[in-house]
This record gives sequence, structure tokens and C-alpha cells, in this order.
Amino acid sequence: MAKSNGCNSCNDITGSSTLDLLNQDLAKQVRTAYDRIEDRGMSSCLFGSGGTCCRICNMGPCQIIDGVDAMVGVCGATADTVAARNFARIVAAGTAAHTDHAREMVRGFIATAKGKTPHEIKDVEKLHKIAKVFDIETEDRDKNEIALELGERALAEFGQQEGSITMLKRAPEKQQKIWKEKGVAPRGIDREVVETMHRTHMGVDQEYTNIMKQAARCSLADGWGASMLSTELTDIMFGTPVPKRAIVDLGVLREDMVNVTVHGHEPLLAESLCLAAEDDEMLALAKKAGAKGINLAGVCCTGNEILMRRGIPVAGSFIQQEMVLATGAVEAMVVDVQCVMQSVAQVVKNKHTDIITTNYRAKMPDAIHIQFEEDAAYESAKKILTRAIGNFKKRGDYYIPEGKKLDVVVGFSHETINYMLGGRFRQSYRPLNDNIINGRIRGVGALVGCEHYKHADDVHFKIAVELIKNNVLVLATGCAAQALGRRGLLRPEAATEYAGDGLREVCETVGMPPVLHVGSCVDNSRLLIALTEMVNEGGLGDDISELPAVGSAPLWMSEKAVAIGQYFVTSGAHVIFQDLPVTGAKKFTEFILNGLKEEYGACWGVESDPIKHARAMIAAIDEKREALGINKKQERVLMDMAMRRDLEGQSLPGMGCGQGGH
Ligand code: SF4
Ligand code: MSK
Repeated sequence: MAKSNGCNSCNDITGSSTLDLLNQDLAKQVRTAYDRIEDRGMSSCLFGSGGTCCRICNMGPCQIIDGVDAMVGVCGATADTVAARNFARIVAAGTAAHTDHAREMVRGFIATAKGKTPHEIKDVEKLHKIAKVFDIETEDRDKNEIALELGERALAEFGQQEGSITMLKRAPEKQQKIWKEKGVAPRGIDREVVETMHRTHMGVDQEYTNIMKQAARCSLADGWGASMLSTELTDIMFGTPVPKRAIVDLGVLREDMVNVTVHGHEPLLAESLCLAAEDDEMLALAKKAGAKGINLAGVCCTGNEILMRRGIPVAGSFIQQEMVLATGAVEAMVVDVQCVMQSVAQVVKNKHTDIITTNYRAKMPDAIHIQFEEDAAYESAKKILTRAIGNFKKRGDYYIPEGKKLDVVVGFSHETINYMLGGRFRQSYRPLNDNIINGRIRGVGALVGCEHYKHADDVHFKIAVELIKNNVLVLATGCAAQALGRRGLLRPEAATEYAGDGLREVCETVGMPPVLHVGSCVDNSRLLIALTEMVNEGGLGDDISELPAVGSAPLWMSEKAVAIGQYFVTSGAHVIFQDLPVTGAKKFTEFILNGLKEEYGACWGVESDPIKHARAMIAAIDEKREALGINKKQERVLMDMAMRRDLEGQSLPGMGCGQGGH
């Protein structure tokens, strides 16, 4: 794929910032993943992409051909066993990534409760709500005292060996019963990751259905365990997101300021940088260097975290990380963990830019390392910014695309959706459920996960447009949400431009976009709670598997996306990916594409064509509507003034006019 003419992320409607940049001489010298794909000149390994390459012991590697006796593993392992082991290991690795992220956030939360960080407990209402889930007494207690107890209880969930993790009890009762009956309720978070790795070691679990049982349990330890703890405690510490207007575009870099991009996942560092970037000492230093100030911009999911909570602009998503640096206008890219390409240090080799690694777990050749010390977070952040400021005067040739930058509206936590649709005085999911029952909204589709270079970047856009055209409300997270923002779907106006009549009416009345940005990849746990709230509100069945809701990560790249997909399936939501590494094993493929439905009421689906993908999502929604008896073709009733007033009275102040917040 050539950079200049084959880059599929370029034809975005934001003024083609990426294409504009790629046409500049300074960017043409930069080698990106597009070039490396072309250089490699070979397609993916058939055994690897089909899930039937086994290298877990030294008698192999064994490449298995399903149904050919001579082509089982040296140990006798069949294609189904090997594909299931590989799949479960992907789930375990994804869960481990969220787990380690979550653990750091919980540790930071405890340090904050002890007054050892520059942060504070911001959302006391949520603190009390989550404390209640853990049966922690809140009355007449200081917020830091409650937070400390909550943090310590949360930390204990990682190493817990027996019982089940606490957040499971937030799920619909029927769901909890299913998990108990199937024996997949996670006992502790780390335990499920370790047991999955053990059971997929050579010569242990060799029955694909049993392996998948553990993969299901491991995935719940992610969704209802690690990820949910991380999201909720991060919200308590840094504030639960509320709607905000912001910008997602390469052009958010500033000519006259010190540009610092933050890339990775754990928001502790990014939040500290946000505070330090406003420090008088830092600002004076920047001015002394000839800059007007310090411009922070996000990349990937750290970008999502500070976009959601602070409205700080996003320079680029996963697929654009090299492009952000190719501008030559970035003084430092500060990275922590996950989704950071090793190539970024090579992109800046002849530039003034520093790649600064900040986490002892994630170092990189040719980068500089400044350890982020959570007990001295402010000092660490200032040290990093001082280094970036020092680079400003060394900036050489640079190019910042000037295309039209579209606003996005972000910050849709499940609390915001509740508030937005339910109103100030009776926050609830009732209006959402009612609009689903009356058919204005056909159902809910989640578009989550990554982007990559093997498929066109407009895949998310095409799927989302097809969904909203058919009145499916889209909830988006991760880099998928950024891709949709670049193409203008996170604006309230997008409802008028693209949505079907029913969805458009609801969006226009409330002033919300037809695609709601719900957060980073760890924040998919917000979707679990949103689905639970819909069940609890009534009228749409007794568990998540009955809801007209479906998930998709059409451009998944990271193992975390598979863990997320599996926790949705295990929680009862049908999930469709563009591909899955299972096709080399017939029985196993049949099991995850159909058999899992008998266990959890949901299964995986695969469809590579974007429009067919969207239609498969719609078909899954219609199947649920049919079962609920709400799929009758109804005469379209336009909202009368009373209905409109009812919803309008509940619209968020500022939604659609640039302010947001409550
Ligand atoms: Fe081959 Fe079996 Fe070893 Fe896997 S575990 S590498 S299939 S011998
Ligand atoms: S960063 S996991 S590319 S969403 Fe969360 Fe984006 Fe996927 Fe990384």
C-alpha cells in the first residue's frame, strides 16, 4: 500500500489532513507501516491467520491441517485444540493488558486517597455508588477514607483466589445465574489469566469446549473485573466524563507552542502532564524558549481519556501515530504502555522530537526514558515537559495540516446517557427503552476497537453510516471512535445528514450525535453497565442476551479487542469481527460462531465486507426485536409537541451548542 495514493486513512472529511501531510516532501521521507506492509511483500501466514500454527512446545512448531491425519501436531493435538488454545491465549493476553493497566490505576487511586499525588477524589457521588457495590460504609466518612478502603478492596480483587469478583453483582440477575450455572464466574482477576495460560500449556486442556469455558471466565475477569475497576476508579479520581466539544485532527498541533503528544493508555501520567502544562514555572520556561505555551494533544487511547474528561484535542489515532511525528512539529511524544509502534523512534531519527518512554515496563531502543514516579507525579511531569520545551528551538522543517477541523462532541459515560435521555429529575434509561420499543431507535450497535493497515480506514465510517441510516444508535470507543470523529459522525449535525427518520428525530430533539463516544478501550466496561441499565429499566427482556444490541470491532488489531469481544459474548451480546484466527479448525469455528449461543445466548460472527457487516449487525438486532415481539412494522408516528417537550426538557445544556456538561 503506497503512502501517497493507497493510504486509506487519508480521504477523511476533515479536509484530508493526513493526505495533505503525506503530499509534503518531509513526510515522504518517513517510512510508515504502509511502506513496511508493501516492503514485506507477502501475505499473512495461512496457518497463523487460521489459528492452527502451534508453537507452545519445542517438539513443534506444528502447522496443523484440519482433517488430515498426518497433519496433526507431533503430540497429536488436533486443529480444534490448537485453534482453541491460541484463541484462549489471545483472550488471556488481552485481559492481562487491561489487568496491568487497571492495577496501576488502582495503585494511583490509593496513592491519591493518601494524598500522595497531585490529584484528588473528584466524583464523590460515584465514589459512594461504587463503595456501596463493595458494601463499604459511607455515612459520615471523609471521602479519602472511603476511597482508601475502596482502593484496597479493589486491589485485593486481583489476587483473590476464591469466591467471585465483586462487580459481577452489578450484572442482571439472570446473567449472574447463567455464569454461576456454567461455572464461569471469575474467582479473582489474576487467577483467571494464570489458569488460562496453564490450561493452554502443552498437554493440559485438550477439549476445545472446556478451553473456551476458561476463556469465557477469563474474559469476564477483564470486562466485569479489571476494566470496570479501572474505568470507575479513574472516573472517581479524574471526574466522570460529561459532554464536551473538542477536535480530532492532525491539525491540532500548534506552530507557536511546544507540542507534546501523549500516547498509550494509563491516564495517570497524562493527567499529571495536563496539570504541569499549566504550571507557571513551565509556562515561563516555554516563553523563554520562544513559545506561546504548551500544547498537549492525545494519541490513541490516552488521547481518548483526556479528550473525554478534559476536552483536550486528539492529534491522531493508532493508525496515525507515525503521521503525527512526520509533521516535524512535535517536541516530544510521551508514551507509556500498549499500542505504541516501535517504529516511532525511527520516524524521529533525523528530527528534533524526543520519544520519551515513562514506564519501566515499556522501554524502546532509540527512545529516552524518564520514569514516571506516581509518588512524585507532578515532578515527573515537569521533568518531561522541561525536556520537551528544550527541544522547541531545535524544531526544523515542519508542516501542520490546516484543513477544516470539525468539532466532535464526546464524553458519553453511561451516567451521561442516563441523564441525557432521562432528564435532570428522573434520570433513567426509560426514554431509550421506550424509543427502542416504539421503533424510533431500532437498537444499539457498539463500534469498538482498533484500526490497522490491512483494511481501508473508511470501514468504521461505512458501517456506522449504514447503522444510523437504519436507526441504530451507535456507541463507540477506542480508536474506532476517533476514526468516526475524523469523519464527522460525532457531531449532532450528523444525525440530520445521515440518520434514519426515527433516530434523527430523537437525536435532534435531545441535541446529541447519532454516534456517541463512550471512551477508551478499557471503557468498554461502560457499555456493560449501559446494557445492564437497559435490562433493569424493563420492557426489553431479562438479560443482556434479549436486548436488541450488538457489538463489533471491525478493524481489531490488539489482543485486547478479542478479550473485549469475548466478554461481550459471555455477557450475552452478539459480536461481529471482520475476521478471527480460527478458520483452520472447523468444529471450533462452528462452536464459537454458533455453539456459544446455547451457553450464553450470544456468539461471535465474522463478516469482512463493511456493508454486509453492518447488515449482519442489523439482522442480529432484528432477531432480538422479533423475539421480544417489538419488530412489528409500525405506522410512523411523528413526535407531537408533548413528546418533544418531554424529551427536550431533558436535553443537556450546551449539547449541540458547544458547551456541554452538567
Ligand atoms: Fe506441536 Fe503439540 Fe508441541 Fe503444539 S504442543 S508445538 S502441536 S507438539
Ligand atoms: S488504543 S487497543 S489500537 S482501540 Fe486503545 Fe486503539 Fe485498539 Fe490500541
